[in-house]
Amino acid sequence: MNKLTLTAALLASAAFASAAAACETTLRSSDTHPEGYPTVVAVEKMGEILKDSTDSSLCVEVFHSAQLGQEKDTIEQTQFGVIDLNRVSLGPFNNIIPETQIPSLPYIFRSVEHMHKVMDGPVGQQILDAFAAHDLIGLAFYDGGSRSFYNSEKPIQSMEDLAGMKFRVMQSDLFVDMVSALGANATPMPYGEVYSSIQTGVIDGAENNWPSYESSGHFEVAKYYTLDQHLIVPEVLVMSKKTWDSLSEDQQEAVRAAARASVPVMRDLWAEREKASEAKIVAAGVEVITDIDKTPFIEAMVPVYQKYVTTDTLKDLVTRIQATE
Ligand code: GTR
Repeated sequence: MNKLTLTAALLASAAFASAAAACETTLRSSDTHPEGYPTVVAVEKMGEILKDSTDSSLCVEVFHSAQLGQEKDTIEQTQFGVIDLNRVSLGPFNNIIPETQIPSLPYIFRSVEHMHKVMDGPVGQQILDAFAAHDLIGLAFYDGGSRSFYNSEKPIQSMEDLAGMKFRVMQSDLFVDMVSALGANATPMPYGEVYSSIQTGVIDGAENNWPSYESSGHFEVAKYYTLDQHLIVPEVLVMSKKTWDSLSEDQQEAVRAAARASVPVMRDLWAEREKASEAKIVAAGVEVITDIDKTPFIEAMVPVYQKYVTTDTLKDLVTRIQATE
């Protein structure tokens, strides 16, 4: 082989290699969290699995750190097909998809293990299926730990301490009523506005899990964290129905399988990150209040359940969750 044909052969094989690596279709995925956060890494992993299983016909690019917008807006864009995939908490779906309110009810799950058991089973499937009527395809549930209140003012130990304080909640009427039932005031606002709102005193605090409290930096401005664990809200990965309908059946099955395969990856990452975030927050001098009687908090939720668990479908979901061992 002379030098010229050798170069041509090398060029051809390089072109072949890059053609094999290139993707026919790259799906745009949104996440409010920063690079390296468990949900972001899990969707990246899902993309790798999908690329392999579809011979590079489908890939995923994750736009982290709310590059595509705050959650409520990105949900609308996903319904319109502007965004293909979206990893969001169930909270911002509450006002549009009634079934998502059920795993978002305060104290509905006894533990994270209970939540896994329920969401991995037929109740979880029924909730994923409910997305289809809203131009979305529910693919998989991820973990969001348990959420507790943090604030900039004082250590909170009881409902009496919460009285009259102002907390940010996700944009969900259910969470507004949850906070009111505890005797405090709720301000629904996008996640990205919480830090400055605490800093400027527009709100006294917010509520979230260890990793979000840490990665958002909220612990720097709200130094009291009360582990009342009022919510164990799962997170969800959804696809735009428009995008879904543009895929072949094989591709759709590959998307479902890749999403399912990313769940155990996510759970491992989550468990690690929870510990790391807790350690960082404690080291920063945050006062963590663990000595609280949750009973009055749980009892205060009775009217919230009465207001939101209204139809037979929703009542049946609650009964099945409560009956899950
Ligand atoms: C986080 C969750 C986000 C977002 C955020 C919030 O725990 O992972 O999807 O919902 O809470 O409070 O807005």
